[in-house]
Amino acid sequence: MTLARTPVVARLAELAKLGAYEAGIDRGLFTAAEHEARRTFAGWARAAGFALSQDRAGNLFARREGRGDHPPIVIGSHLDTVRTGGAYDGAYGVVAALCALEVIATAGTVTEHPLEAVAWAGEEGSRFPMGCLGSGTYAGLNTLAEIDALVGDDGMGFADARRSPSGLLPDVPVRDAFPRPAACLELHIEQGPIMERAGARLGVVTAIAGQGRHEVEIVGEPGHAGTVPMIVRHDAFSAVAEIALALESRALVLGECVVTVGHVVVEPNQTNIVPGSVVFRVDARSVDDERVERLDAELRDECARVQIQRGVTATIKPLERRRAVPMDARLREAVEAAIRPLGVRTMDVPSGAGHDTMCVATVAPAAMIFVPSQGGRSHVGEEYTKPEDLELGVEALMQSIVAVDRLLSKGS
Ligand code: HGY
Ligand code: MN
Ligand code: MN
Repeated sequence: MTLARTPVVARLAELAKLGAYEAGIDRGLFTAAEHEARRTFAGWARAAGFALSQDRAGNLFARREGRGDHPPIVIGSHLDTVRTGGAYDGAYGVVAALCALEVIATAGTVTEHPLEAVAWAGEEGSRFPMGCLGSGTYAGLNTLAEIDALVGDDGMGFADARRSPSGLLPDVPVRDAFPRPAACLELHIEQGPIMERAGARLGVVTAIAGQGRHEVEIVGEPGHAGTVPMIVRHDAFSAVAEIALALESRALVLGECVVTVGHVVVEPNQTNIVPGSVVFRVDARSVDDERVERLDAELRDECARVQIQRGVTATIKPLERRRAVPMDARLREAVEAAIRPLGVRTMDVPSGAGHDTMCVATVAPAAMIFVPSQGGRSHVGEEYTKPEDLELGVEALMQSIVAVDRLLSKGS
């Protein structure tokens, strides 16, 4: 089957310049770089003749009308990145959605359902302390008032950020009400090693892992690094180290789960001062929610233990809890049938990474498609997926959109 030629690779290269620096790409929600990325997407969508709109959370929609009066099939991902992001995590799914709609339009195919290519806002939570901020608001999992109350790591509130010059796009109509979508599709890089090891070029996602995220403050006693005897210390960082290692051992014993302490702020953070306090964040995940609960319980137990044994105080603040989300069985079947004629090795694959689809799936049937990540690496500047895999993914997405539209039209 010859793949439709699309500008997916060139467009990703263009977006990759926005927020680029020596460690990768840093494109937090409502920063100048991320604003420019949404503006660029809007320019491509306008040139393709799609109708643009946005909501107050920053989600951006490029719509192509369908034949019937139905809710849309939404197809998208995110343009924001982690602080050391790569060129493909999120951006690929946004650009591919637009390219897929352009291929469908160029072929003169009129789907029954309207199609909306979407840039979901703030999926990474790298500026504001909430992941899937835009898709979660769209799905009604959090309110605009709740996200407006968020304060970014740079001290600016979300409400101010979205009204700032790098906030919402000034020339795109704002929509406040949305019908529940008919279905949700997302194309994404795998961000792990499974597909590459199996030699698979396309992955049909089975489920998206659940996540439990907490912020913990440990308060001990600062002191002179040279004079305070070890046995009388209340070293806040040593307490954190014990907790982190206990969580790691627990995850290894439990299996089929992961836990990460990736954010640690030590105070006063000076070589010759015993750490007085530490704020750290825990990210626990599994496709089995029971395992996430077990890791959350381990965190609570370890905090209780260090309080007694180390004479520190531990305060745990839940940040977010997203339950594991199985993909819709009928949509998965439609996607599998749609990509089979492409004649490449495909496989079922779980997603350890979180995605906007885990939120939108709470209001519509959802499916995800993966393409391989070289070396399984992501959330690093070296993130890479081969151009031929990027192009194959767009074809798979386009075929899946048409197949899902046909499936859902049978029911209407
Ligand atoms: O953390 C995640 O899994 C996603 O990249 N936000
Ligand atoms: Mn990511
Ligand atoms: Mn992502």
